[in-house]
Amino acid sequence: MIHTNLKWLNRKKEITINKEIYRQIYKIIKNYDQIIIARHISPDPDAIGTQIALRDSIRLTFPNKKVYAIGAGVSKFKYLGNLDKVDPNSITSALLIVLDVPNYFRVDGIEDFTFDAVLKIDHHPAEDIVGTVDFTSSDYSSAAEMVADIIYNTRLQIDKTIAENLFYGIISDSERFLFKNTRPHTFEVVLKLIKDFNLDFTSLYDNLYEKSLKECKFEAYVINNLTLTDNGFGYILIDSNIIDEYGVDNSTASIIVNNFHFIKELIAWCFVTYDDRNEVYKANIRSRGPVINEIANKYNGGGHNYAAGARIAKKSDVEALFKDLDAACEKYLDREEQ
Ligand SMILES: [Mn+2]
Repeated sequence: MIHTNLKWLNRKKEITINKEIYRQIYKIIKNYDQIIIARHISPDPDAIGTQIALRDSIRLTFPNKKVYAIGAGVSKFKYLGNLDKVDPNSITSALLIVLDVPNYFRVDGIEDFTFDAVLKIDHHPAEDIVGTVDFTSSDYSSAAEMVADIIYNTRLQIDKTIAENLFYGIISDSERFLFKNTRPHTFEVVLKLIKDFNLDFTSLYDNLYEKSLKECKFEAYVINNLTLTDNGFGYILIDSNIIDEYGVDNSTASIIVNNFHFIKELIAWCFVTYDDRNEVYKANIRSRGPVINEIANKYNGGGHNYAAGARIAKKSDVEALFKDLDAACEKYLDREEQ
């Protein structure tokens, strides 16, 4: 039997933040002349949008500071702005701001740098990164919502482009307020951004949601070839040939995985692709039933309670991951039936 009883939609708690954190964040930013802002590998609009928004806000507030947003660029997110190429040898006594990522192994591009201090801003459950100043709260929909709060509660400046990038981050990580990480506060922040800068949000949606017919056909392939278990778990291991045949890339799987919410028969689903270049399987996992990030952690991954990913070396571990997720769905259904 499949459950569609999404009780969690009603469980919203308000965010309680000690305002002292904003003072500490502003102070540590003020104290450093060189600042590197980094985020996770395989970035999404929240990661890059927030990174660029915070960089631009610090530059606007402190024009003499050297502030860089680093990490590999992604062509489809060009509308968010440009990232910086930085020579690690030119950086001394710097502050690292690391956002939207809880673990060092998933931070993009900091290997060759040394830092004097770390400011962490993240909405994933805490892992090994601990900031000198640490703002970690999984109450937030997105890193963008956190940075909007920081800007609005300090003397950090904001302009229309910064507001748009924060808007992109919140909208994309909350999947346009569909996900349960959305709280009244999320709407308040978005309302303020839209009002303060008269954001033309319908045209911003074009950047976020425009997709190619190729991508839609690939999604149809996944729908037609998904294996569904009796426990409401859907999974597919997508062959590299299929990716080529449809003219998409591995990251397309991580985009379309979000489109499978609200399919009645699915309570959790996992799409896996093989990354030839890094010789690793990439798993994208979503759930509207059991918590899945703890399972992802077991397989060299992590993420949010209901949206996670993993990079897996062996095919046998991919199969083990599918089994674990199916078992989690079974357990979830058993519990719901009692
Ligand atoms: Mn995020």
